[in-house]
Amino acid sequence: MLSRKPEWAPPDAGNEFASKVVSGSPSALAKDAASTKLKQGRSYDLAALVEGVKASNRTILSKAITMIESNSPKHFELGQELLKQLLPYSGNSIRIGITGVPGAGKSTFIEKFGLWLIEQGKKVAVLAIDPSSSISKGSILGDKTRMELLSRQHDSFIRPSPSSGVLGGVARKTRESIILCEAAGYDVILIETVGVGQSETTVRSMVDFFLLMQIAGAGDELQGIKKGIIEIADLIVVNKADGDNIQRADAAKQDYLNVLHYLRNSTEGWQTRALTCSSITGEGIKDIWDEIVNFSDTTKKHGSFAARRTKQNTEWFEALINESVLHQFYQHPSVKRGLPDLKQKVADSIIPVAMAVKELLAHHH
Ligand SMILES: Nc1nc2c(ncn2[C@@H]2O[C@H](COP(=O)(O)OP(=O)(O)OP(=O)(O)O)[C@@H](O)[C@H]2O)c(=O)[nH]1
Ligand SMILES: [Mg+2]
Repeated sequence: MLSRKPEWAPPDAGNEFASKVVSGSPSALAKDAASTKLKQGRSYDLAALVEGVKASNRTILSKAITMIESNSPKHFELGQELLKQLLPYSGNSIRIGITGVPGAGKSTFIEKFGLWLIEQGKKVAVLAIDPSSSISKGSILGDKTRMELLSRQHDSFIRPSPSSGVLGGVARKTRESIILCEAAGYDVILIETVGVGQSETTVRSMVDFFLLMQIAGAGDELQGIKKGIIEIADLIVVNKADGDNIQRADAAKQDYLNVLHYLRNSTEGWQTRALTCSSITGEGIKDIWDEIVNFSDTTKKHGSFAARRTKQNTEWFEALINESVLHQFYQHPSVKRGLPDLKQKVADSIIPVAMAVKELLAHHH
Protein backbone atom coordinates (compact mmCIF):
# COMPACT_ATOMS: atom_id res chain seq x y z
CA MET A 1 0.00 0.00 0.00
CA LEU A 2 1.45 3.35 -0.87
CA SER A 3 0.44 6.92 -0.34
CA ARG A 4 0.15 9.13 -3.35
CA LYS A 5 -0.49 12.83 -3.52
CA PRO A 6 -2.96 13.59 -6.32
CA GLU A 7 -2.03 16.00 -9.06
CA TRP A 8 -4.71 18.55 -8.16
CA ALA A 9 -3.50 18.91 -4.57
CA PRO A 10 -1.93 22.29 -3.84
CA PRO A 11 1.83 22.10 -4.38
CA ASP A 12 2.56 22.96 -0.77
CA ALA A 13 0.03 20.49 0.63
CA GLY A 14 1.10 17.78 3.03
CA ASN A 15 -0.11 14.21 3.02
CA GLU A 16 -3.66 15.21 3.87
CA PHE A 17 -4.46 14.98 0.19
CA ALA A 18 -2.87 11.60 -0.24
CA SER A 19 -4.97 8.72 -1.41
CA LYS A 20 -4.22 5.13 -0.67
CA VAL A 21 -3.52 2.96 -3.66
CA VAL A 22 -3.18 -0.78 -3.56
CA SER A 23 -0.69 -1.32 -6.31
CA GLY A 24 -1.15 -4.14 -8.75
CA SER A 25 -4.51 -5.44 -7.57
CA PRO A 26 -7.13 -5.67 -10.33
CA SER A 27 -9.73 -3.70 -8.39
CA ALA A 28 -7.27 -0.87 -7.84
CA LEU A 29 -6.56 -0.79 -11.56
CA ALA A 30 -10.28 -0.63 -12.27
CA LYS A 31 -10.59 2.20 -9.79
CA ASP A 32 -7.76 4.06 -11.48
CA ALA A 33 -9.47 3.66 -14.82
CA ALA A 34 -12.64 5.06 -13.31
CA SER A 35 -10.81 8.04 -11.90
CA THR A 36 -9.06 8.96 -15.14
CA LYS A 37 -12.51 9.18 -16.71
CA LEU A 38 -13.28 11.85 -14.14
CA LYS A 39 -11.18 14.40 -15.89
CA GLN A 40 -11.91 15.59 -19.39
CA GLY A 41 -9.00 17.73 -20.35
CA ARG A 42 -8.53 20.01 -17.40
CA SER A 43 -12.04 19.94 -15.99
CA TYR A 44 -13.84 17.31 -13.95
CA ASP A 45 -16.68 15.28 -15.31
CA LEU A 46 -19.53 16.03 -12.91
CA ALA A 47 -21.67 13.08 -13.96
CA ALA A 48 -18.78 10.68 -13.36
CA LEU A 49 -18.25 12.13 -9.89
CA VAL A 50 -21.95 11.80 -9.03
CA GLU A 51 -22.11 8.22 -10.26
CA GLY A 52 -18.83 7.31 -8.60
CA VAL A 53 -19.94 8.60 -5.20
CA LYS A 54 -23.33 6.90 -5.52
CA ALA A 55 -21.56 3.65 -6.42
CA SER A 56 -19.58 4.05 -3.19
CA ASN A 57 -16.25 4.20 -5.01
CA ARG A 58 -13.91 5.34 -2.25
CA THR A 59 -11.33 6.81 -4.60
CA ILE A 60 -13.97 9.00 -6.20
CA LEU A 61 -15.49 9.88 -2.83
CA SER A 62 -12.04 11.06 -1.73
CA LYS A 63 -11.73 13.20 -4.83
CA ALA A 64 -15.19 14.66 -4.30
CA ILE A 65 -14.23 15.63 -0.76
CA THR A 66 -10.94 17.09 -1.96
CA MET A 67 -12.95 19.21 -4.35
CA ILE A 68 -15.29 20.62 -1.73
CA GLU A 69 -12.29 21.24 0.51
CA SER A 70 -10.51 23.17 -2.19
CA ASN A 71 -10.47 26.93 -1.89
CA SER A 72 -10.38 27.56 -5.63
CA PRO A 73 -13.53 29.26 -7.03
CA LYS A 74 -13.75 26.79 -9.91
CA HIS A 75 -13.76 23.81 -7.58
CA PHE A 76 -16.28 25.60 -5.38
CA GLU A 77 -18.80 25.85 -8.23
CA LEU A 78 -18.33 22.24 -9.21
CA GLY A 79 -18.38 21.07 -5.60
CA GLN A 80 -21.65 22.87 -4.94
CA GLU A 81 -23.23 21.38 -8.07
CA LEU A 82 -22.05 17.96 -6.97
CA LEU A 83 -23.61 18.46 -3.54
CA LYS A 84 -26.86 19.61 -5.09
CA GLN A 85 -27.11 16.47 -7.16
CA LEU A 86 -26.22 14.23 -4.24
CA LEU A 87 -28.40 15.90 -1.60
CA PRO A 88 -31.43 13.73 -2.48
CA TYR A 89 -29.34 10.66 -1.63
CA SER A 90 -28.09 12.00 1.69
CA GLY A 91 -29.54 11.98 5.17
CA ASN A 92 -29.85 8.24 5.72
CA SER A 93 -27.38 7.86 8.50
CA ILE A 94 -26.85 8.42 12.15
CA ARG A 95 -24.34 11.21 12.63
CA ILE A 96 -22.35 10.71 15.80
CA GLY A 97 -19.96 13.24 17.30
CA ILE A 98 -17.27 11.94 19.64
CA THR A 99 -15.34 14.32 21.84
CA GLY A 100 -13.12 14.09 24.89
CA VAL A 101 -9.82 15.30 26.26
CA PRO A 102 -6.62 14.32 24.42
CA GLY A 103 -5.76 10.75 25.30
CA ALA A 104 -9.27 9.79 26.46
CA GLY A 105 -9.19 7.03 23.85
CA LYS A 106 -11.44 8.43 21.11
CA SER A 107 -9.46 7.02 18.20
CA THR A 108 -8.99 3.65 19.88
CA PHE A 109 -12.71 3.57 20.57
CA ILE A 110 -13.59 4.49 16.99
CA GLU A 111 -11.38 1.69 15.70
CA LYS A 112 -13.03 -0.90 17.97
CA PHE A 113 -16.54 0.47 17.55
CA GLY A 114 -16.16 0.86 13.79
CA LEU A 115 -14.94 -2.70 13.34
CA TRP A 116 -17.83 -3.99 15.45
CA LEU A 117 -20.35 -1.96 13.43
CA ILE A 118 -18.96 -3.34 10.18
CA GLU A 119 -19.43 -6.83 11.61
CA GLN A 120 -23.07 -5.89 12.11
CA GLY A 121 -23.30 -5.01 8.43
CA LYS A 122 -22.89 -1.25 8.71
CA LYS A 123 -20.83 1.04 6.51
CA VAL A 124 -18.78 3.39 8.64
CA ALA A 125 -17.28 6.77 7.72
CA VAL A 126 -14.91 8.55 10.09
CA LEU A 127 -14.32 12.28 9.76
CA ALA A 128 -12.24 14.44 12.05
CA ILE A 129 -12.32 18.03 13.14
CA ASP A 130 -8.99 19.06 14.51
CA PRO A 131 -8.92 22.67 15.60
CA SER A 132 -5.16 22.51 15.96
CA SER A 133 -4.57 21.20 12.47
CA SER A 134 -4.11 24.60 10.88
CA ILE A 135 -1.07 24.94 13.09
CA SER A 136 0.21 21.40 13.37
CA LYS A 137 -0.76 20.24 9.85
CA GLY A 138 -3.25 17.71 11.12
CA SER A 139 -2.35 15.67 14.15
CA ILE A 140 -5.38 13.46 13.55
CA LEU A 141 -3.66 12.32 10.39
CA GLY A 142 -1.64 10.08 12.66
CA ASP A 143 -4.91 8.40 13.58
CA LYS A 144 -5.01 6.69 10.24
CA THR A 145 -2.32 4.48 11.63
CA ARG A 146 -4.11 4.18 14.97
CA MET A 147 -7.20 3.09 13.07
CA GLU A 148 -5.23 0.76 10.90
CA LEU A 149 -7.51 -2.25 11.12
CA LEU A 150 -10.57 -0.11 10.47
CA SER A 151 -8.98 1.70 7.53
CA ARG A 152 -8.29 -1.66 5.88
CA GLN A 153 -11.98 -2.63 5.90
CA HIS A 154 -13.86 -2.46 2.66
CA ASP A 155 -16.87 -0.90 4.40
CA SER A 156 -14.97 1.91 6.09
CA PHE A 157 -13.90 5.34 4.96
CA ILE A 158 -11.54 7.46 7.04
CA ARG A 159 -10.84 11.07 6.27
CA PRO A 160 -8.55 13.27 8.33
CA SER A 161 -9.44 16.83 9.20
CA PRO A 162 -9.21 19.46 6.48
CA SER A 163 -5.98 21.18 7.30
CA SER A 164 -6.64 24.69 6.16
CA GLY A 165 -8.45 27.59 7.61
CA VAL A 166 -10.44 28.62 10.62
CA LEU A 167 -12.86 26.42 12.52
CA GLY A 168 -15.82 27.86 10.59
CA GLY A 169 -14.34 26.84 7.27
CA VAL A 170 -13.41 23.41 8.56
CA ALA A 171 -16.98 23.01 9.81
CA ARG A 172 -18.48 23.77 6.40
CA LYS A 173 -16.19 21.27 4.76
CA THR A 174 -17.05 18.62 7.32
CA ARG A 175 -20.79 19.20 6.90
CA GLU A 176 -20.45 18.83 3.16
CA SER A 177 -18.30 15.73 3.60
CA ILE A 178 -21.10 14.21 5.70
CA ILE A 179 -23.50 14.70 2.79
CA LEU A 180 -21.08 13.07 0.36
CA CYS A 181 -20.44 10.11 2.67
CA GLU A 182 -24.17 9.55 3.12
CA ALA A 183 -24.73 9.64 -0.61
CA ALA A 184 -22.01 7.00 -0.86
CA GLY A 185 -24.06 4.76 1.40
CA TYR A 186 -22.26 5.18 4.72
CA ASP A 187 -24.93 4.77 7.37
CA VAL A 188 -22.87 5.50 10.45
CA ILE A 189 -20.85 8.72 10.37
CA LEU A 190 -18.40 9.20 13.23
CA ILE A 191 -16.89 12.62 13.78
CA GLU A 192 -13.96 12.80 16.16
CA THR A 193 -12.90 16.04 17.72
CA VAL A 194 -10.53 16.75 20.53
CA GLY A 195 -12.14 18.60 23.40
CA VAL A 196 -10.52 21.98 23.15
CA GLY A 197 -11.79 25.44 22.33
CA GLN A 198 -15.00 25.75 20.40
CA SER A 199 -14.76 22.44 18.63
CA GLU A 200 -17.33 20.65 20.82
CA THR A 201 -20.14 23.08 20.11
CA THR A 202 -19.18 23.11 16.44
CA VAL A 203 -19.48 19.34 16.26
CA ARG A 204 -22.71 19.38 18.30
CA SER A 205 -24.19 21.63 15.62
CA MET A 206 -23.68 19.01 12.91
CA VAL A 207 -24.50 15.68 14.55
CA ASP A 208 -27.58 13.83 15.75
CA PHE A 209 -25.91 12.20 18.71
CA PHE A 210 -23.14 13.61 20.84
CA LEU A 211 -20.93 11.21 22.77
CA LEU A 212 -18.66 12.60 25.46
CA MET A 213 -15.74 10.33 26.25
CA GLN A 214 -14.28 10.61 29.74
CA ILE A 215 -11.73 8.74 31.82
CA ALA A 216 -11.86 8.08 35.52
CA GLY A 217 -9.97 10.22 37.95
CA ALA A 218 -8.59 12.75 35.51
CA GLY A 219 -10.38 15.58 37.27
CA ASP A 220 -12.30 16.27 34.08
CA GLU A 221 -15.66 15.76 35.75
CA LEU A 222 -15.73 19.27 37.11
CA GLN A 223 -14.15 20.76 34.02
CA GLY A 224 -16.81 19.22 31.82
CA ILE A 225 -19.52 20.63 34.02
CA LYS A 226 -17.96 24.07 34.14
CA LYS A 227 -17.54 24.25 30.41
CA GLY A 228 -21.10 23.10 29.85
CA ILE A 229 -19.97 20.16 27.76
CA ILE A 230 -21.87 17.61 29.83
CA GLU A 231 -25.04 19.52 29.08
CA ILE A 232 -24.65 19.03 25.34
CA ALA A 233 -23.91 15.29 25.57
CA ASP A 234 -26.43 12.58 24.72
CA LEU A 235 -24.25 9.94 26.31
CA ILE A 236 -21.23 9.99 28.60
CA VAL A 237 -18.86 7.07 28.17
CA VAL A 238 -16.23 6.41 30.79
CA ASN A 239 -13.53 4.69 28.74
CA LYS A 240 -10.63 2.50 29.85
CA ALA A 241 -12.84 0.38 32.12
CA ASP A 242 -10.42 -2.52 32.08
CA GLY A 243 -7.84 -4.19 34.31
CA ASP A 244 -7.55 -2.61 37.73
CA ASN A 245 -9.31 0.49 36.46
CA ILE A 246 -12.77 -1.10 36.33
CA GLN A 247 -13.85 -0.02 39.80
CA ARG A 248 -12.73 3.55 39.36
CA ALA A 249 -14.50 3.72 36.01
CA ASP A 250 -17.71 2.42 37.60
CA ALA A 251 -17.43 5.01 40.36
CA ALA A 252 -16.90 7.78 37.81
CA LYS A 253 -19.94 6.57 35.88
CA GLN A 254 -21.99 6.80 39.06
CA ASP A 255 -20.72 10.35 39.68
CA TYR A 256 -21.79 11.39 36.21
CA LEU A 257 -25.20 9.80 36.65
CA ASN A 258 -25.66 11.84 39.82
CA VAL A 259 -24.63 15.05 38.10
CA LEU A 260 -26.80 14.38 35.05
CA HIS A 261 -29.76 14.15 37.35
CA TYR A 262 -29.53 17.89 37.92
CA LEU A 263 -28.83 18.99 34.38
CA ARG A 264 -31.12 19.83 31.52
CA ASN A 265 -31.18 17.21 28.78
CA SER A 266 -29.25 17.89 25.62
CA THR A 267 -31.97 16.49 23.39
CA GLU A 268 -35.69 16.90 23.93
CA GLY A 269 -37.32 13.62 24.83
CA TRP A 270 -34.05 11.93 25.71
CA GLN A 271 -32.49 11.27 29.09
CA THR A 272 -28.69 11.42 28.88
CA ARG A 273 -27.03 8.52 30.69
CA ALA A 274 -23.51 7.35 31.50
CA LEU A 275 -21.92 4.02 30.55
CA THR A 276 -18.49 2.47 30.87
CA CYS A 277 -16.49 0.74 28.18
CA SER A 278 -13.07 -0.53 27.28
CA SER A 279 -11.85 0.27 23.81
CA ILE A 280 -9.16 -2.35 24.29
CA THR A 281 -11.29 -5.35 25.31
CA GLY A 282 -14.45 -4.18 23.56
CA GLU A 283 -16.48 -4.56 26.74
CA GLY A 284 -19.46 -2.19 26.67
CA ILE A 285 -19.26 -1.44 22.94
CA LYS A 286 -22.54 -3.20 22.19
CA ASP A 287 -24.33 -1.35 25.00
CA ILE A 288 -23.19 1.96 23.51
CA TRP A 289 -24.62 1.04 20.11
CA ASP A 290 -27.87 -0.12 21.74
CA GLU A 291 -28.07 3.24 23.46
CA ILE A 292 -27.58 5.06 20.14
CA VAL A 293 -30.24 2.95 18.41
CA ASN A 294 -32.59 3.61 21.30
CA PHE A 295 -31.85 7.33 21.01
CA SER A 296 -32.55 7.27 17.31
CA ASP A 297 -35.87 5.40 17.72
CA THR A 298 -37.01 7.48 20.66
CA THR A 299 -36.19 10.91 19.26
CA LYS A 300 -37.54 10.04 15.81
CA LYS A 301 -40.86 9.18 17.43
CA HIS A 302 -40.68 12.29 19.55
CA GLY A 303 -39.86 14.51 16.57
CA SER A 304 -36.75 16.06 18.05
CA PHE A 305 -34.47 14.11 15.69
CA ALA A 306 -35.91 15.67 12.53
CA ALA A 307 -36.41 19.04 14.23
CA ARG A 308 -32.71 19.20 15.11
CA ARG A 309 -31.60 18.43 11.57
CA THR A 310 -33.87 21.12 10.19
CA LYS A 311 -32.62 23.62 12.73
CA GLN A 312 -29.00 22.69 12.00
CA ASN A 313 -29.55 23.38 8.30
CA THR A 314 -31.14 26.77 8.81
CA GLU A 315 -28.59 27.80 11.41
CA TRP A 316 -25.80 26.76 9.09
CA PHE A 317 -27.45 28.84 6.36
CA GLU A 318 -27.59 31.88 8.61
CA ALA A 319 -24.04 31.42 9.82
CA LEU A 320 -22.79 31.19 6.25
CA ILE A 321 -24.64 34.36 5.31
CA ASN A 322 -23.03 36.20 8.19
CA GLU A 323 -19.63 34.84 7.31
CA SER A 324 -19.98 35.68 3.61
CA VAL A 325 -21.29 39.18 4.19
CA LEU A 326 -18.48 39.94 6.60
CA HIS A 327 -15.94 38.55 4.19
CA GLN A 328 -17.32 40.59 1.29
CA PHE A 329 -17.35 43.70 3.41
CA TYR A 330 -13.74 43.44 4.48
CA GLN A 331 -12.64 42.55 0.97
CA HIS A 332 -14.30 45.63 -0.53
CA PRO A 333 -11.56 47.93 -1.91
CA SER A 334 -12.89 51.14 -0.39
CA VAL A 335 -13.40 49.47 2.97
CA LYS A 336 -9.84 48.17 2.81
CA ARG A 337 -8.66 51.65 1.97
CA GLY A 338 -10.71 53.51 4.58
CA LEU A 339 -10.39 51.12 7.49
CA PRO A 340 -6.84 51.80 8.78
CA ASP A 341 -7.35 55.56 8.98
CA LEU A 342 -10.72 55.28 10.72
CA LYS A 343 -9.36 52.68 13.11
CA GLN A 344 -6.56 55.03 14.08
CA LYS A 345 -9.00 57.90 14.59
CA VAL A 346 -11.15 55.68 16.82
CA ALA A 347 -8.06 54.59 18.74
CA ASP A 348 -7.04 58.22 19.27
CA SER A 349 -10.58 59.19 20.29
CA ILE A 350 -10.77 61.68 17.44
CA ILE A 351 -14.17 60.53 16.18
CA PRO A 352 -16.99 58.61 17.88
CA VAL A 353 -16.96 54.85 17.20
CA ALA A 354 -20.49 54.71 15.82
CA MET A 355 -19.70 57.53 13.42
CA ALA A 356 -16.61 55.70 12.20
CA VAL A 357 -18.67 52.58 11.57
CA LYS A 358 -21.29 54.58 9.68
CA GLU A 359 -18.61 56.12 7.52
CA LEU A 360 -17.08 52.76 6.77
CA LEU A 361 -20.44 51.32 5.79
CA ALA A 362 -20.98 54.30 3.52
CA HIS A 363 -17.66 53.48 1.84
CA HIS A 364 -19.06 50.10 1.01
CA HIS A 365 -21.83 51.47 -1.17
N1 LIG B 1 -6.32 0.49 29.03
C1 LIG B 1 -6.92 1.16 28.06
N2 LIG B 1 -6.21 2.03 27.31
C2 LIG B 1 -6.85 2.69 26.31
C3 LIG B 1 -8.22 2.51 26.07
N3 LIG B 1 -8.58 3.33 25.04
C4 LIG B 1 -7.45 3.97 24.66
N4 LIG B 1 -6.40 3.59 25.43
C5 LIG B 1 -5.03 4.09 25.31
O1 LIG B 1 -5.01 5.48 25.56
C6 LIG B 1 -4.06 6.14 24.72
C7 LIG B 1 -4.74 7.28 23.97
O2 LIG B 1 -5.70 6.74 23.08
P1 LIG B 1 -6.21 7.52 21.79
O3 LIG B 1 -7.22 6.65 21.16
O4 LIG B 1 -5.09 7.99 20.97
O5 LIG B 1 -6.90 8.78 22.45
P2 LIG B 1 -7.58 10.03 21.72
O6 LIG B 1 -8.69 10.45 22.62
O7 LIG B 1 -7.93 9.69 20.32
O8 LIG B 1 -6.44 11.11 21.76
P3 LIG B 1 -6.28 12.43 20.85
O9 LIG B 1 -6.61 12.07 19.42
O10 LIG B 1 -4.86 12.81 21.03
O11 LIG B 1 -7.21 13.46 21.41
C8 LIG B 1 -3.48 5.08 23.83
O12 LIG B 1 -2.27 4.67 24.36
C9 LIG B 1 -4.49 3.95 23.91
O13 LIG B 1 -3.91 2.68 23.72
C10 LIG B 1 -8.96 1.59 26.89
O14 LIG B 1 -10.15 1.38 26.76
N5 LIG B 1 -8.25 0.95 27.87
MG1 LIG C 1 -7.49 10.68 18.47
